[in-house]
Amino acid sequence: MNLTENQLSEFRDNGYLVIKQLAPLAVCERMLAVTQQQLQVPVPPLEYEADVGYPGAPSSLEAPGGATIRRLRGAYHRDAWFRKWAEDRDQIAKLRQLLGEPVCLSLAHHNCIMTKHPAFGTATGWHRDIRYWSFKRPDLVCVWLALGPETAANGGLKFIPGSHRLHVQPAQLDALDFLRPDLPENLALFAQGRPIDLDRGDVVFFHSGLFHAAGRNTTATVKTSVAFAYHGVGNMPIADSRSAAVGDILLGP
Ligand SMILES: O=C(O)CCC(=O)C(=O)O
Repeated sequence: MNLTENQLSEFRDNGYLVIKQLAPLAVCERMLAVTQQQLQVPVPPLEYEADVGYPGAPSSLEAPGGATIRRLRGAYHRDAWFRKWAEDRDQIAKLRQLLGEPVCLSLAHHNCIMTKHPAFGTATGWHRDIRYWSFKRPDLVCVWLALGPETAANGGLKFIPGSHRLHVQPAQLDALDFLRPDLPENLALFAQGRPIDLDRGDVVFFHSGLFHAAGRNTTATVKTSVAFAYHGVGNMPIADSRSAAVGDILLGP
């Protein structure tokens, strides 16, 4: 099913679009089962809470909670269920509409299963994903799939609608390109943040320029999401950058 004109203008205006129940529940259950099994082993490559470097994160692997797994990286190569999801034709057709050109999957960014654990899942400050990336244009789309419920209570995403178009001054950002929480103009932006509640199988498409954040997980259950990032074929990574290092997969159409 193609995106409607209303959905396209919602994405253009807000910088994000939620589609309920886009991924079949059975597929989500398979991905969740693979995730739980790979968390148990655990199967590398992994990112730990000690690696994120955010305020409040454990300072080392040895610190309490430091070895809690934050991301199972390289989702695309972990299991066929993730590859099938990343390449799902219906999803790629929607991305084609959003990006306006044939679609590539970036293997360098996101391409991961995010796990936010009770107690040690660190909150993420307000940022734009483009801070991770070096592309010709700051114009990528993240596809975030909830494998279980996501709410403010378990550290779900919050978005500032329309902020993908916002011009911020360099002084509003800290050294890691997060909006500084000590500036009144940023606090006014934070107040515009909206929690995005998701259920298993819901997907949110969001622009790489959209400011977003997420809290801690105050529940007793791990929150699990799958995130892949896509760009247009005319918007390739800058040569020799980290974005170019791992490669891209042309998905068409
Ligand atoms: O789940 C979170 O804490 C935020 C994830 C996120 O925004 C990111 O990794 O870019």
